[in-house]
Amino acid sequence: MNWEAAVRLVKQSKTPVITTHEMPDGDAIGAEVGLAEGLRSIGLNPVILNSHPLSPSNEFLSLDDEPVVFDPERHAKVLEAADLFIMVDANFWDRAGSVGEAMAALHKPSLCIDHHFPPADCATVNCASVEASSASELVFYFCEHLGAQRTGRSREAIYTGLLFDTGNFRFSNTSNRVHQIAATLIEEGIVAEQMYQKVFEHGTFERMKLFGMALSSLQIDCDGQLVWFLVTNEMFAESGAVPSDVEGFADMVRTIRGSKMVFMFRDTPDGVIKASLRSKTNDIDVQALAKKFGGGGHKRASGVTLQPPIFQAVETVLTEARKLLA
Ligand SMILES: [Mn+2]
Repeated sequence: MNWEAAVRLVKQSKTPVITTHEMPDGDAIGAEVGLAEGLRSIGLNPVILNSHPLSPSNEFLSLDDEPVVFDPERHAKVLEAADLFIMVDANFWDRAGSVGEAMAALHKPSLCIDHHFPPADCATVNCASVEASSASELVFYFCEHLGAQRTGRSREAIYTGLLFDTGNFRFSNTSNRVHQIAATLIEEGIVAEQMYQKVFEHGTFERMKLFGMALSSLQIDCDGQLVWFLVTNEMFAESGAVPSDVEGFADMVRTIRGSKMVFMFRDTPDGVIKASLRSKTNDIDVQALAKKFGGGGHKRASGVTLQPPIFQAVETVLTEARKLLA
Protein backbone atom coordinates (compact mmCIF):
# COMPACT_ATOMS: atom_id res chain seq x y z
CA MET A 1 0.00 0.00 0.00
CA ASN A 2 1.00 3.52 -0.87
CA TRP A 3 0.83 4.86 2.69
CA GLU A 4 4.15 6.72 2.59
CA ALA A 5 3.21 8.74 -0.48
CA ALA A 6 -0.19 9.45 1.09
CA VAL A 7 1.43 10.59 4.35
CA ARG A 8 3.76 12.92 2.43
CA LEU A 9 0.86 14.37 0.48
CA VAL A 10 -1.27 14.96 3.57
CA LYS A 11 1.59 16.48 5.57
CA GLN A 12 1.98 19.15 2.88
CA SER A 13 -1.66 20.08 3.31
CA LYS A 14 -3.37 22.46 5.75
CA THR A 15 -6.92 22.73 4.43
CA PRO A 16 -8.00 19.46 2.80
CA VAL A 17 -11.57 18.83 1.68
CA ILE A 18 -12.87 15.31 2.18
CA THR A 19 -15.73 13.73 0.26
CA THR A 20 -17.34 10.37 -0.46
CA HIS A 21 -19.91 8.74 -2.72
CA GLU A 22 -23.47 9.94 -3.20
CA MET A 23 -26.08 8.77 -0.69
CA PRO A 24 -23.29 8.14 1.84
CA ASP A 25 -23.65 4.97 3.92
CA GLY A 26 -22.16 3.97 7.26
CA ASP A 27 -18.75 3.18 5.83
CA ALA A 28 -18.62 6.35 3.75
CA ILE A 29 -19.42 8.57 6.72
CA GLY A 30 -17.33 6.48 9.08
CA ALA A 31 -14.27 6.81 6.87
CA GLU A 32 -14.79 10.55 6.37
CA VAL A 33 -15.29 11.36 10.03
CA GLY A 34 -12.53 8.98 11.16
CA LEU A 35 -10.15 10.66 8.74
CA ALA A 36 -11.23 14.23 9.55
CA GLU A 37 -10.72 13.60 13.27
CA GLY A 38 -7.33 12.03 12.59
CA LEU A 39 -6.22 14.96 10.42
CA ARG A 40 -7.32 17.47 13.07
CA SER A 41 -5.24 15.66 15.66
CA ILE A 42 -2.10 16.40 13.61
CA GLY A 43 -2.96 20.05 13.07
CA LEU A 44 -4.85 20.09 9.77
CA ASN A 45 -8.12 21.90 9.14
CA PRO A 46 -10.25 19.50 7.12
CA VAL A 47 -13.76 20.13 5.82
CA ILE A 48 -16.15 17.35 4.79
CA LEU A 49 -18.33 18.24 1.78
CA ASN A 50 -20.87 15.69 0.53
CA SER A 51 -23.37 15.75 -2.31
CA HIS A 52 -26.11 14.33 -0.09
CA PRO A 53 -27.09 14.75 3.55
CA LEU A 54 -26.59 12.03 6.16
CA SER A 55 -29.30 9.43 6.50
CA PRO A 56 -30.95 9.45 9.95
CA SER A 57 -29.06 6.25 10.83
CA ASN A 58 -25.72 8.06 10.57
CA GLU A 59 -26.69 11.32 12.22
CA PHE A 60 -25.01 10.34 15.47
CA LEU A 61 -21.66 10.79 13.68
CA SER A 62 -22.33 14.41 12.75
CA LEU A 63 -20.90 17.18 14.89
CA ASP A 64 -21.79 20.85 14.57
CA ASP A 65 -22.11 21.34 10.82
CA GLU A 66 -20.01 18.36 9.82
CA PRO A 67 -20.50 16.88 7.24
CA VAL A 68 -21.60 19.84 5.12
CA VAL A 69 -23.96 19.30 2.17
CA PHE A 70 -22.31 20.74 -0.93
CA ASP A 71 -23.81 23.80 -2.58
CA PRO A 72 -21.87 24.71 -5.76
CA GLU A 73 -22.29 28.46 -5.23
CA ARG A 74 -21.81 28.64 -1.49
CA HIS A 75 -18.83 26.31 -1.40
CA ALA A 76 -16.92 27.37 -4.53
CA LYS A 77 -14.53 29.33 -2.26
CA VAL A 78 -14.00 26.35 0.03
CA LEU A 79 -12.91 24.24 -2.92
CA GLU A 80 -10.70 27.04 -4.24
CA ALA A 81 -9.03 27.49 -0.86
CA ALA A 82 -8.45 23.76 -0.42
CA ASP A 83 -4.91 22.49 -0.92
CA LEU A 84 -5.88 18.79 -1.14
CA PHE A 85 -8.96 16.79 -2.12
CA ILE A 86 -9.50 13.45 -0.42
CA MET A 87 -12.15 10.98 -1.56
CA VAL A 88 -12.96 7.91 0.52
CA ASP A 89 -15.11 4.85 -0.26
CA ALA A 90 -15.42 5.71 -3.96
CA ASN A 91 -13.15 4.95 -6.92
CA PHE A 92 -14.25 7.56 -9.48
CA TRP A 93 -14.79 11.29 -8.94
CA ASP A 94 -18.27 11.17 -10.43
CA ARG A 95 -19.31 8.67 -7.73
CA ALA A 96 -19.09 11.64 -5.36
CA GLY A 97 -21.71 13.47 -7.42
CA SER A 98 -21.59 17.24 -7.91
CA VAL A 99 -18.81 17.82 -5.40
CA GLY A 100 -16.64 15.08 -6.94
CA GLU A 101 -17.10 16.55 -10.38
CA ALA A 102 -16.22 20.03 -9.10
CA MET A 103 -13.08 18.60 -7.45
CA ALA A 104 -11.98 16.75 -10.58
CA ALA A 105 -12.35 19.93 -12.63
CA LEU A 106 -9.97 21.86 -10.33
CA HIS A 107 -6.98 19.52 -10.86
CA LYS A 108 -5.55 19.95 -7.36
CA PRO A 109 -3.44 17.38 -5.50
CA SER A 110 -5.70 14.54 -4.47
CA LEU A 111 -5.83 11.35 -2.47
CA CYS A 112 -8.24 8.45 -2.83
CA ILE A 113 -8.70 5.84 -0.09
CA ASP A 114 -11.02 3.10 -1.29
CA HIS A 115 -11.87 -0.59 -1.41
CA HIS A 116 -14.04 -0.88 -4.54
CA PHE A 117 -13.22 -2.60 -7.80
CA PRO A 118 -11.60 -1.52 -10.03
CA PRO A 119 -8.92 -0.22 -7.65
CA ALA A 120 -8.98 3.57 -7.62
CA ASP A 121 -6.64 5.28 -10.05
CA CYS A 122 -8.26 8.72 -10.18
CA ALA A 123 -6.14 10.69 -7.67
CA THR A 124 -2.56 11.93 -7.32
CA VAL A 125 -2.05 9.20 -4.72
CA ASN A 126 -4.37 6.19 -4.57
CA CYS A 127 -4.57 3.94 -1.52
CA ALA A 128 -6.81 1.24 -2.90
CA SER A 129 -7.33 -2.31 -1.73
CA VAL A 130 -10.22 -4.49 -2.82
CA GLU A 131 -9.17 -6.85 -0.01
CA ALA A 132 -10.07 -4.32 2.65
CA SER A 133 -13.44 -4.79 4.38
CA SER A 134 -14.24 -1.13 4.21
CA ALA A 135 -12.84 2.31 3.54
CA SER A 136 -12.94 2.78 7.31
CA GLU A 137 -10.48 -0.10 7.77
CA LEU A 138 -8.09 1.66 5.37
CA VAL A 139 -8.57 5.00 7.15
CA PHE A 140 -7.71 3.29 10.45
CA TYR A 141 -4.37 2.11 9.00
CA PHE A 142 -3.72 5.44 7.34
CA CYS A 143 -4.24 7.31 10.61
CA GLU A 144 -1.72 4.97 12.26
CA HIS A 145 0.81 5.82 9.52
CA LEU A 146 0.07 9.52 10.04
CA GLY A 147 0.67 9.24 13.77
CA ALA A 148 -2.82 10.62 14.35
CA GLN A 149 -4.56 10.41 17.72
CA ARG A 150 -7.91 8.68 17.97
CA THR A 151 -10.84 10.50 19.58
CA GLY A 152 -14.09 9.11 20.92
CA ARG A 153 -15.79 10.27 17.73
CA SER A 154 -13.19 8.76 15.41
CA ARG A 155 -13.46 5.41 17.21
CA GLU A 156 -17.22 5.43 16.76
CA ALA A 157 -16.81 6.43 13.12
CA ILE A 158 -14.33 3.70 12.22
CA TYR A 159 -16.28 1.07 14.15
CA THR A 160 -19.46 2.14 12.33
CA GLY A 161 -17.74 1.67 8.96
CA LEU A 162 -16.56 -1.82 9.91
CA LEU A 163 -19.98 -2.75 11.27
CA PHE A 164 -21.83 -1.39 8.27
CA ASP A 165 -19.75 -2.89 5.47
CA THR A 166 -19.41 -6.30 7.14
CA GLY A 167 -23.13 -6.45 8.01
CA ASN A 168 -22.35 -6.60 11.71
CA PHE A 169 -19.36 -8.94 11.19
CA ARG A 170 -21.33 -11.44 9.08
CA PHE A 171 -20.16 -11.07 5.48
CA SER A 172 -17.20 -12.61 3.66
CA ASN A 173 -15.14 -9.44 4.18
CA THR A 174 -15.09 -10.04 7.96
CA SER A 175 -11.36 -10.71 8.16
CA ASN A 176 -9.11 -11.16 11.17
CA ARG A 177 -8.00 -7.57 10.56
CA VAL A 178 -11.57 -6.38 11.00
CA HIS A 179 -11.81 -8.13 14.34
CA GLN A 180 -8.39 -6.84 15.39
CA ILE A 181 -9.38 -3.25 14.70
CA ALA A 182 -12.73 -3.77 16.43
CA ALA A 183 -10.90 -5.26 19.43
CA THR A 184 -8.58 -2.24 19.61
CA LEU A 185 -11.53 0.14 19.50
CA ILE A 186 -13.43 -1.83 22.15
CA GLU A 187 -10.32 -1.80 24.33
CA GLU A 188 -10.31 1.98 23.95
CA GLY A 189 -13.90 2.34 25.08
CA ILE A 190 -16.29 1.44 22.26
CA VAL A 191 -19.31 -0.51 23.55
CA ALA A 192 -20.31 -3.09 20.93
CA GLU A 193 -23.97 -3.32 21.94
CA GLN A 194 -24.43 0.45 21.86
CA MET A 195 -22.82 0.67 18.43
CA TYR A 196 -25.02 -2.12 17.07
CA GLN A 197 -28.07 -0.25 18.31
CA LYS A 198 -26.89 3.03 16.81
CA VAL A 199 -26.07 1.52 13.42
CA PHE A 200 -28.77 -1.10 12.96
CA GLU A 201 -31.61 -0.40 15.38
CA HIS A 202 -32.49 3.03 14.15
CA GLY A 203 -35.43 2.22 11.89
CA THR A 204 -38.63 4.22 11.88
CA PHE A 205 -42.17 2.86 11.82
CA GLU A 206 -42.41 4.07 8.20
CA ARG A 207 -39.33 2.07 7.27
CA MET A 208 -40.78 -1.14 8.66
CA LYS A 209 -44.06 -0.47 6.82
CA LEU A 210 -42.06 -0.04 3.62
CA PHE A 211 -40.21 -3.29 4.27
CA GLY A 212 -43.52 -5.10 4.67
CA MET A 213 -44.72 -3.76 1.32
CA ALA A 214 -41.40 -4.64 -0.31
CA LEU A 215 -41.64 -8.19 1.08
CA SER A 216 -45.09 -8.57 -0.43
CA SER A 217 -43.43 -8.24 -3.85
CA LEU A 218 -40.87 -10.99 -3.08
CA GLN A 219 -40.29 -13.47 -5.91
CA ILE A 220 -38.06 -16.48 -6.40
CA ASP A 221 -36.45 -17.61 -9.63
CA CYS A 222 -33.99 -20.30 -10.70
CA ASP A 223 -35.32 -22.90 -8.24
CA GLY A 224 -35.03 -20.49 -5.34
CA GLN A 225 -31.40 -19.59 -5.97
CA LEU A 226 -32.41 -16.10 -7.01
CA VAL A 227 -34.64 -13.96 -4.82
CA TRP A 228 -35.78 -10.49 -5.77
CA PHE A 229 -38.16 -7.79 -4.67
CA LEU A 230 -39.31 -4.30 -5.54
CA VAL A 231 -39.55 -0.98 -3.74
CA THR A 232 -41.78 1.24 -5.87
CA ASN A 233 -42.78 4.89 -5.78
CA GLU A 234 -46.24 3.79 -4.66
CA MET A 235 -44.74 1.93 -1.67
CA PHE A 236 -42.71 4.98 -0.66
CA ALA A 237 -45.81 7.18 -0.92
CA GLU A 238 -48.06 4.80 0.98
CA SER A 239 -45.59 4.07 3.80
CA GLY A 240 -44.21 7.59 4.16
CA ALA A 241 -40.67 6.18 4.18
CA VAL A 242 -37.67 7.99 2.68
CA PRO A 243 -35.28 6.64 -0.01
CA SER A 244 -32.48 5.85 2.47
CA ASP A 245 -34.87 3.58 4.39
CA VAL A 246 -34.18 0.75 1.94
CA GLU A 247 -30.72 0.33 3.48
CA GLY A 248 -30.40 -3.23 4.80
CA PHE A 249 -33.52 -4.66 3.15
CA ALA A 250 -31.52 -6.96 0.88
CA ASP A 251 -29.52 -8.19 3.88
CA MET A 252 -32.68 -9.27 5.65
CA VAL A 253 -33.95 -11.07 2.56
CA ARG A 254 -30.68 -12.93 2.04
CA THR A 255 -31.40 -15.07 5.09
CA ILE A 256 -33.70 -17.21 2.89
CA ARG A 257 -32.39 -20.76 2.74
CA GLY A 258 -31.04 -21.84 -0.63
CA SER A 259 -30.81 -18.32 -2.01
CA LYS A 260 -27.55 -17.46 -3.73
CA MET A 261 -28.41 -14.05 -5.12
CA VAL A 262 -30.69 -11.33 -3.80
CA PHE A 263 -31.75 -8.38 -5.93
CA MET A 264 -33.59 -5.28 -4.80
CA PHE A 265 -35.05 -3.02 -7.50
CA ARG A 266 -36.20 0.40 -6.42
CA ASP A 267 -37.60 3.59 -7.80
CA THR A 268 -35.59 6.71 -6.96
CA PRO A 269 -36.53 10.39 -6.71
CA ASP A 270 -34.38 11.00 -9.84
CA GLY A 271 -36.69 8.77 -11.86
CA VAL A 272 -34.11 6.08 -12.58
CA ILE A 273 -34.28 2.51 -11.28
CA LYS A 274 -31.55 1.34 -8.92
CA ALA A 275 -30.82 -2.33 -8.48
CA SER A 276 -28.80 -3.68 -5.55
CA LEU A 277 -27.26 -7.04 -6.37
CA ARG A 278 -26.05 -9.31 -3.56
CA SER A 279 -24.28 -12.64 -3.89
CA LYS A 280 -24.05 -15.15 -1.06
CA THR A 281 -21.28 -17.30 -2.56
CA ASN A 282 -17.80 -16.65 -3.91
CA ASP A 283 -18.55 -18.37 -7.22
CA ILE A 284 -21.25 -15.86 -8.14
CA ASP A 285 -19.76 -12.52 -9.10
CA VAL A 286 -22.47 -9.86 -9.13
CA GLN A 287 -19.89 -7.22 -9.96
CA ALA A 288 -19.41 -8.84 -13.39
CA LEU A 289 -23.19 -8.86 -13.77
CA ALA A 290 -23.43 -5.20 -12.74
CA LYS A 291 -20.72 -4.31 -15.24
CA LYS A 292 -22.93 -5.47 -18.11
CA PHE A 293 -25.28 -2.63 -17.22
CA GLY A 294 -22.61 -0.03 -16.52
CA GLY A 295 -22.68 -0.58 -12.76
CA GLY A 296 -20.04 -1.73 -10.29
CA GLY A 297 -19.11 -2.34 -6.69
CA HIS A 298 -17.83 -5.54 -5.16
CA LYS A 299 -17.98 -9.22 -6.19
CA ARG A 300 -20.55 -9.92 -3.50
CA ALA A 301 -22.37 -6.58 -3.48
CA SER A 302 -22.88 -4.37 -6.49
CA GLY A 303 -25.29 -1.83 -7.86
CA VAL A 304 -26.65 -0.73 -11.21
CA THR A 305 -28.73 2.16 -12.49
CA LEU A 306 -31.37 1.37 -15.11
CA GLN A 307 -34.07 3.20 -17.02
CA PRO A 308 -37.73 2.85 -16.06
CA PRO A 309 -40.17 1.20 -16.13
CA ILE A 310 -39.17 -0.92 -13.16
CA PHE A 311 -40.65 -4.15 -14.53
CA GLN A 312 -38.55 -3.87 -17.66
CA ALA A 313 -35.44 -3.18 -15.58
CA VAL A 314 -36.19 -6.34 -13.61
CA GLU A 315 -36.57 -8.43 -16.75
CA THR A 316 -33.32 -7.11 -18.21
CA VAL A 317 -31.29 -7.96 -15.11
CA LEU A 318 -33.00 -11.31 -14.47
CA THR A 319 -32.30 -12.46 -18.01
CA GLU A 320 -28.56 -12.03 -17.46
CA ALA A 321 -28.68 -13.39 -13.92
CA ARG A 322 -30.36 -16.62 -15.04
CA LYS A 323 -27.41 -17.23 -17.38
CA LEU A 324 -25.07 -16.97 -14.39
CA LEU A 325 -26.99 -19.64 -12.48
CA ALA A 326 -27.63 -21.90 -15.49
MN1 LIG B 1 -17.42 0.83 1.78
